[in-house]
Amino acid sequence: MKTKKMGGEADRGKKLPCSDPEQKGVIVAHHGVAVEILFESGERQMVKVKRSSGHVVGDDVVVGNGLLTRLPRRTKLCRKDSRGSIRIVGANLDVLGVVVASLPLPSFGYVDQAIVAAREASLVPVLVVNKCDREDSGPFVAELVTSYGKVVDIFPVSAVTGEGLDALEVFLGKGFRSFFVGITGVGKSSLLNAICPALDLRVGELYTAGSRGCNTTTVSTLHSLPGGGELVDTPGFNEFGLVDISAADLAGYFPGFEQAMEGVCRFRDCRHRTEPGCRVAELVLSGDIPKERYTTYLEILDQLEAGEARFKTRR
Ligand SMILES: Nc1nc2c(ncn2[C@@H]2O[C@H](COP(=O)(O)OP(=O)(O)OP(=O)(O)O)[C@@H](O)[C@H]2O)c(=O)[nH]1
Ligand SMILES: [Mg+2]
Repeated sequence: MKTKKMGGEADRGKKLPCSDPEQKGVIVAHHGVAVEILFESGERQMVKVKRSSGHVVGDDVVVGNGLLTRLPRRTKLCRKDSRGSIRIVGANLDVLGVVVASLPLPSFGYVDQAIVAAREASLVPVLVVNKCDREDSGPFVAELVTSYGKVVDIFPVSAVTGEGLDALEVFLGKGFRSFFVGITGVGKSSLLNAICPALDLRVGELYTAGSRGCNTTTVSTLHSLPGGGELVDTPGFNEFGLVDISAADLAGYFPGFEQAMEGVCRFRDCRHRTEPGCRVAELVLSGDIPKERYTTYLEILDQLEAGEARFKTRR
Protein backbone atom coordinates (compact mmCIF):
# COMPACT_ATOMS: atom_id res chain seq x y z
CA MET A 1 0.00 0.00 0.00
CA LYS A 2 1.31 3.47 -0.87
CA THR A 3 1.82 6.00 1.94
CA LYS A 4 1.36 9.55 0.87
CA LYS A 5 2.43 12.59 2.83
CA MET A 6 -0.16 15.30 2.45
CA GLY A 7 2.15 18.02 3.74
CA GLY A 8 2.04 19.68 7.13
CA GLU A 9 -1.02 21.76 6.48
CA ALA A 10 -2.88 19.56 4.05
CA ASP A 11 -5.46 18.10 6.38
CA ARG A 12 -6.27 21.57 7.70
CA GLY A 13 -7.36 22.64 4.23
CA LYS A 14 -4.39 24.66 2.92
CA LYS A 15 -3.74 23.93 -0.73
CA LEU A 16 -0.37 22.44 -1.66
CA PRO A 17 1.23 22.31 -5.11
CA CYS A 18 0.28 18.87 -6.39
CA SER A 19 -1.98 17.78 -9.20
CA ASP A 20 -3.50 14.40 -8.19
CA PRO A 21 -7.11 13.93 -9.34
CA GLU A 22 -9.65 14.11 -6.53
CA GLN A 23 -10.92 10.81 -5.10
CA LYS A 24 -13.59 10.19 -2.51
CA GLY A 25 -13.02 7.60 0.20
CA VAL A 26 -13.58 6.60 3.80
CA ILE A 27 -11.09 6.33 6.66
CA VAL A 28 -10.89 2.64 7.55
CA ALA A 29 -8.05 2.80 10.10
CA HIS A 30 -6.42 5.49 12.18
CA HIS A 31 -2.81 5.06 13.23
CA GLY A 32 -2.26 8.37 15.02
CA VAL A 33 -0.06 10.07 12.44
CA ALA A 34 -1.50 8.31 9.40
CA VAL A 35 -4.93 7.23 8.25
CA GLU A 36 -5.77 4.40 5.88
CA ILE A 37 -8.30 5.41 3.24
CA LEU A 38 -10.42 3.07 1.17
CA PHE A 39 -11.34 4.87 -2.04
CA GLU A 40 -14.53 4.29 -4.02
CA SER A 41 -12.33 2.70 -6.70
CA GLY A 42 -11.37 -0.03 -4.20
CA GLU A 43 -7.80 1.26 -3.91
CA ARG A 44 -6.33 1.75 -0.42
CA GLN A 45 -3.82 4.36 0.58
CA MET A 46 -2.07 5.45 3.79
CA VAL A 47 -2.04 9.21 4.19
CA LYS A 48 0.00 11.02 6.80
CA VAL A 49 -1.94 13.46 8.95
CA LYS A 50 -1.29 15.52 12.02
CA ARG A 51 -1.88 13.73 15.30
CA SER A 52 -4.34 16.51 16.15
CA SER A 53 -6.20 16.28 12.82
CA GLY A 54 -9.42 15.17 14.51
CA HIS A 55 -10.11 12.57 11.79
CA VAL A 56 -11.65 9.30 12.95
CA VAL A 57 -12.60 5.96 11.47
CA GLY A 58 -15.75 6.29 9.39
CA ASP A 59 -14.98 9.82 8.21
CA ASP A 60 -15.73 10.44 4.56
CA VAL A 61 -12.87 12.30 2.90
CA VAL A 62 -11.84 13.71 -0.44
CA VAL A 63 -8.16 13.41 -1.35
CA GLY A 64 -6.56 15.20 -4.26
CA ASN A 65 -4.30 18.07 -5.21
CA GLY A 66 -2.30 17.52 -2.02
CA LEU A 67 -5.34 18.02 0.18
CA LEU A 68 -7.26 15.73 2.51
CA THR A 69 -10.65 17.26 3.17
CA ARG A 70 -13.08 15.77 5.66
CA LEU A 71 -16.71 15.81 4.55
CA PRO A 72 -19.52 16.68 6.99
CA ARG A 73 -20.42 13.91 9.44
CA ARG A 74 -23.86 12.34 9.46
CA THR A 75 -23.40 11.10 13.04
CA LYS A 76 -20.54 11.01 15.54
CA LEU A 77 -20.09 9.08 18.74
CA CYS A 78 -18.16 10.72 21.60
CA ARG A 79 -17.03 9.67 25.05
CA LYS A 80 -15.07 11.16 27.91
CA ASP A 81 -12.02 9.16 29.01
CA SER A 82 -10.87 8.66 32.62
CA ARG A 83 -8.90 11.96 32.47
CA GLY A 84 -11.96 13.88 31.33
CA SER A 85 -10.72 14.36 27.75
CA ILE A 86 -13.40 14.21 25.08
CA ARG A 87 -12.78 11.65 22.34
CA ILE A 88 -14.70 11.20 19.12
CA VAL A 89 -14.66 7.46 18.67
CA GLY A 90 -16.29 7.04 15.27
CA ALA A 91 -18.15 8.89 12.54
CA ASN A 92 -21.09 8.19 10.22
CA LEU A 93 -22.30 5.24 12.31
CA ASP A 94 -25.79 3.74 12.51
CA VAL A 95 -25.60 1.07 15.21
CA LEU A 96 -23.70 0.83 18.49
CA GLY A 97 -23.09 -2.79 19.52
CA VAL A 98 -22.27 -2.80 23.23
CA VAL A 99 -20.34 -6.04 23.70
CA VAL A 100 -20.41 -7.57 27.17
CA ALA A 101 -19.48 -10.94 28.68
CA SER A 102 -19.71 -12.63 32.06
CA LEU A 103 -15.90 -12.33 32.16
CA PRO A 104 -14.61 -9.65 32.23
CA LEU A 105 -17.69 -7.87 33.61
CA PRO A 106 -18.35 -4.28 32.53
CA SER A 107 -17.80 -1.54 35.08
CA PHE A 108 -20.80 -0.05 36.89
CA GLY A 109 -23.01 2.02 34.56
CA TYR A 110 -21.01 1.14 31.42
CA VAL A 111 -23.92 -0.34 29.48
CA ASP A 112 -26.29 2.46 30.52
CA GLN A 113 -23.84 5.17 29.57
CA ALA A 114 -23.14 3.52 26.21
CA ILE A 115 -26.89 3.32 25.49
CA VAL A 116 -27.40 6.95 26.53
CA ALA A 117 -24.46 8.08 24.34
CA ALA A 118 -25.78 6.07 21.37
CA ARG A 119 -29.26 7.54 21.68
CA GLU A 120 -27.91 11.06 22.01
CA ALA A 121 -25.87 10.51 18.84
CA SER A 122 -28.94 9.08 17.01
CA LEU A 123 -27.47 5.55 16.79
CA VAL A 124 -29.43 2.39 17.48
CA PRO A 125 -27.95 0.66 20.54
CA VAL A 126 -27.93 -3.15 20.77
CA LEU A 127 -26.43 -5.48 23.36
CA VAL A 128 -24.13 -8.26 22.17
CA VAL A 129 -23.59 -10.77 24.97
CA ASN A 130 -20.50 -12.78 24.02
CA LYS A 131 -18.97 -15.93 25.58
CA CYS A 132 -22.34 -17.68 25.93
CA ASP A 133 -20.43 -20.95 25.95
CA ARG A 134 -19.21 -20.12 29.48
CA GLU A 135 -20.96 -21.88 32.34
CA ASP A 136 -21.76 -18.65 34.19
CA SER A 137 -23.29 -16.99 31.17
CA GLY A 138 -26.89 -18.28 31.66
CA PRO A 139 -27.65 -16.15 34.76
CA PHE A 140 -25.74 -13.22 33.23
CA VAL A 141 -27.87 -13.25 30.06
CA ALA A 142 -31.06 -13.63 32.15
CA GLU A 143 -30.10 -10.58 34.22
CA LEU A 144 -29.48 -8.51 31.10
CA VAL A 145 -32.78 -9.60 29.56
CA THR A 146 -34.60 -8.48 32.73
CA SER A 147 -32.87 -5.11 32.73
CA TYR A 148 -32.70 -4.30 29.02
CA GLY A 149 -34.97 -6.80 27.21
CA LYS A 150 -37.74 -4.25 26.62
CA VAL A 151 -35.31 -1.52 25.72
CA VAL A 152 -32.81 -2.82 23.15
CA ASP A 153 -32.26 -5.92 20.99
CA ILE A 154 -30.06 -8.46 22.74
CA PHE A 155 -27.86 -10.95 20.87
CA PRO A 156 -26.47 -13.78 23.03
CA VAL A 157 -23.53 -15.18 21.02
CA SER A 158 -20.30 -17.11 21.27
CA ALA A 159 -17.33 -16.34 19.04
CA VAL A 160 -15.93 -19.75 20.03
CA THR A 161 -18.89 -22.04 19.25
CA GLY A 162 -20.63 -19.79 16.70
CA GLU A 163 -23.88 -19.86 18.72
CA GLY A 164 -26.17 -16.93 17.89
CA LEU A 165 -23.92 -15.53 15.18
CA ASP A 166 -26.45 -16.08 12.37
CA ALA A 167 -28.99 -13.72 13.95
CA LEU A 168 -26.30 -11.13 14.64
CA GLU A 169 -25.03 -11.33 11.05
CA VAL A 170 -28.52 -10.89 9.65
CA PHE A 171 -28.98 -7.80 11.79
CA LEU A 172 -25.58 -6.31 10.93
CA GLY A 173 -26.11 -7.14 7.26
CA LYS A 174 -29.04 -4.76 6.88
CA GLY A 175 -26.71 -2.20 5.38
CA PHE A 176 -25.78 -0.55 8.63
CA ARG A 177 -22.42 0.73 9.72
CA SER A 178 -22.06 -0.75 13.19
CA PHE A 179 -19.51 -0.06 15.86
CA PHE A 180 -18.49 -2.48 18.62
CA VAL A 181 -17.54 -1.08 22.00
CA GLY A 182 -16.83 -2.95 25.19
CA ILE A 183 -14.14 -3.32 27.78
CA THR A 184 -10.95 -5.09 26.82
CA GLY A 185 -11.18 -8.89 26.67
CA VAL A 186 -14.93 -9.27 26.03
CA GLY A 187 -14.18 -10.63 22.56
CA LYS A 188 -14.93 -7.83 20.06
CA SER A 189 -12.13 -8.85 17.69
CA SER A 190 -12.92 -12.55 18.18
CA LEU A 191 -16.50 -11.87 17.07
CA LEU A 192 -15.32 -10.05 13.95
CA ASN A 193 -13.00 -12.96 13.15
CA ALA A 194 -15.87 -15.40 13.64
CA ILE A 195 -18.10 -13.43 11.25
CA CYS A 196 -15.32 -12.71 8.82
CA PRO A 197 -12.53 -15.34 9.17
CA ALA A 198 -10.42 -13.80 6.38
CA LEU A 199 -9.69 -10.82 8.64
CA ASP A 200 -7.62 -12.80 11.13
CA LEU A 201 -7.51 -9.93 13.66
CA ARG A 202 -5.21 -10.32 16.66
CA VAL A 203 -7.06 -11.56 19.73
CA GLY A 204 -5.95 -11.54 23.34
CA GLU A 205 -4.78 -14.41 25.46
CA LEU A 206 -7.32 -16.50 27.30
CA TYR A 207 -9.02 -14.18 29.77
CA THR A 208 -9.01 -15.39 33.37
CA ALA A 209 -10.27 -13.71 36.54
CA GLY A 210 -6.71 -12.54 37.34
CA SER A 211 -5.91 -11.09 33.89
CA ARG A 212 -4.60 -7.54 33.77
CA GLY A 213 -6.83 -6.47 30.88
CA CYS A 214 -4.25 -4.97 28.50
CA ASN A 215 -5.58 -3.83 25.12
CA THR A 216 -4.93 -6.30 22.34
CA THR A 217 -6.51 -4.14 19.65
CA THR A 218 -4.82 -0.74 19.59
CA VAL A 219 -6.32 0.81 16.47
CA SER A 220 -9.96 1.16 15.35
CA THR A 221 -10.57 -0.47 12.00
CA LEU A 222 -13.60 -0.57 9.70
CA HIS A 223 -14.45 -3.76 7.78
CA SER A 224 -17.07 -4.80 5.21
CA LEU A 225 -18.93 -7.93 6.27
CA PRO A 226 -19.53 -10.86 3.91
CA GLY A 227 -23.29 -10.76 4.57
CA GLY A 228 -23.51 -6.98 4.03
CA GLY A 229 -23.04 -4.03 6.32
CA GLU A 230 -19.87 -2.71 7.90
CA LEU A 231 -18.42 -3.16 11.36
CA VAL A 232 -15.81 -1.20 13.29
CA ASP A 233 -13.59 -3.04 15.77
CA THR A 234 -12.22 -0.81 18.49
CA PRO A 235 -9.65 -1.00 21.30
CA GLY A 236 -11.47 -1.76 24.54
CA PHE A 237 -12.03 1.11 26.93
CA ASN A 238 -13.22 0.83 30.50
CA GLU A 239 -14.89 4.22 30.88
CA PHE A 240 -17.81 5.52 28.85
CA GLY A 241 -18.03 9.05 30.22
CA LEU A 242 -20.93 10.99 28.75
CA VAL A 243 -20.39 14.04 26.55
CA ASP A 244 -23.05 16.58 25.51
CA ILE A 245 -25.58 15.14 27.97
CA SER A 246 -26.66 17.43 30.76
CA ALA A 247 -27.97 16.16 34.08
CA ALA A 248 -31.34 17.60 33.05
CA ASP A 249 -31.41 15.55 29.82
CA LEU A 250 -30.25 12.23 31.26
CA ALA A 251 -33.68 10.75 32.01
CA GLY A 252 -34.84 11.35 28.43
CA TYR A 253 -32.18 8.94 27.11
CA PHE A 254 -31.96 6.54 30.06
CA PRO A 255 -32.65 2.86 29.27
CA GLY A 256 -35.79 1.72 31.07
CA PHE A 257 -37.29 5.19 31.50
CA GLU A 258 -39.09 5.25 28.11
CA GLN A 259 -42.54 4.79 29.60
CA ALA A 260 -41.94 7.57 32.11
CA MET A 261 -41.10 10.01 29.35
CA GLU A 262 -44.55 9.50 27.81
CA GLY A 263 -46.22 11.10 30.85
CA VAL A 264 -45.38 14.36 32.54
CA CYS A 265 -43.93 15.24 35.90
CA ARG A 266 -45.46 18.10 37.87
CA PHE A 267 -42.27 20.16 37.53
CA ARG A 268 -40.78 20.75 34.11
CA ASP A 269 -37.23 20.67 35.49
CA CYS A 270 -37.86 17.50 37.54
CA ARG A 271 -34.64 15.50 38.07
CA HIS A 272 -36.70 12.53 39.30
CA ARG A 273 -35.19 12.44 42.76
CA THR A 274 -37.65 13.40 45.48
CA GLU A 275 -39.79 15.96 43.69
CA PRO A 276 -43.57 15.62 44.28
CA GLY A 277 -45.68 14.50 41.30
CA CYS A 278 -42.72 12.73 39.68
CA ARG A 279 -43.74 10.23 36.97
CA VAL A 280 -40.49 8.24 37.30
CA ALA A 281 -41.01 7.82 41.06
CA GLU A 282 -44.56 6.57 40.38
CA LEU A 283 -43.28 3.94 37.95
CA VAL A 284 -40.55 2.85 40.38
CA LEU A 285 -43.24 2.41 43.05
CA SER A 286 -45.46 0.39 40.72
CA GLY A 287 -42.49 -1.79 39.71
CA ASP A 288 -42.59 -0.69 36.04
CA ILE A 289 -39.11 0.73 36.44
CA PRO A 290 -36.91 -1.81 38.25
CA LYS A 291 -35.25 -0.42 41.41
CA GLU A 292 -31.75 -1.24 40.11
CA ARG A 293 -32.38 0.84 36.95
CA TYR A 294 -33.43 3.75 39.14
CA THR A 295 -30.40 3.39 41.43
CA THR A 296 -28.07 3.40 38.44
CA TYR A 297 -29.81 6.49 37.07
CA LEU A 298 -29.35 8.33 40.38
CA GLU A 299 -25.64 7.48 40.51
CA ILE A 300 -25.00 8.68 36.95
CA LEU A 301 -27.09 11.78 37.66
CA ASP A 302 -24.89 12.51 40.71
CA GLN A 303 -21.77 12.20 38.55
CA LEU A 304 -23.14 14.54 35.88
CA GLU A 305 -24.25 17.12 38.44
CA ALA A 306 -20.86 17.00 40.17
CA GLY A 307 -19.17 17.55 36.77
CA GLU A 308 -21.45 20.49 36.02
CA ALA A 309 -20.77 22.02 39.45
CA ARG A 310 -16.98 21.67 38.92
CA PHE A 311 -17.29 23.33 35.52
CA LYS A 312 -19.25 26.28 37.00
CA THR A 313 -16.69 26.73 39.81
CA ARG A 314 -13.82 26.79 37.31
CA ARG A 315 -15.56 29.46 35.24
N1 LIG B 1 -15.03 -18.69 26.13
C1 LIG B 1 -14.99 -17.76 25.20
N2 LIG B 1 -13.89 -16.98 25.07
C2 LIG B 1 -13.88 -16.04 24.11
C3 LIG B 1 -14.98 -15.81 23.26
N3 LIG B 1 -14.67 -14.78 22.45
C4 LIG B 1 -13.45 -14.38 22.77
N4 LIG B 1 -12.95 -15.14 23.77
C5 LIG B 1 -11.62 -15.02 24.39
O1 LIG B 1 -11.52 -13.76 25.03
C6 LIG B 1 -10.19 -13.25 24.93
C7 LIG B 1 -10.20 -11.83 24.44
O2 LIG B 1 -10.70 -11.79 23.12
P1 LIG B 1 -10.47 -10.53 22.13
O3 LIG B 1 -11.26 -10.80 20.91
O4 LIG B 1 -9.03 -10.22 21.96
O5 LIG B 1 -11.16 -9.37 23.01
P2 LIG B 1 -11.32 -7.83 22.63
O6 LIG B 1 -12.62 -7.38 23.18
O7 LIG B 1 -11.12 -7.62 21.18
O8 LIG B 1 -10.15 -7.15 23.46
P3 LIG B 1 -9.38 -5.75 23.15
O9 LIG B 1 -8.91 -5.76 21.74
O10 LIG B 1 -8.25 -5.74 24.14
O11 LIG B 1 -10.36 -4.64 23.45
C8 LIG B 1 -9.45 -14.24 24.02
O12 LIG B 1 -8.69 -15.11 24.82
C9 LIG B 1 -10.53 -14.98 23.32
O13 LIG B 1 -10.14 -16.28 22.96
C10 LIG B 1 -16.12 -16.64 23.40
O14 LIG B 1 -17.15 -16.56 22.71
N5 LIG B 1 -16.07 -17.60 24.40
MG1 LIG C 1 -9.75 -6.52 20.10
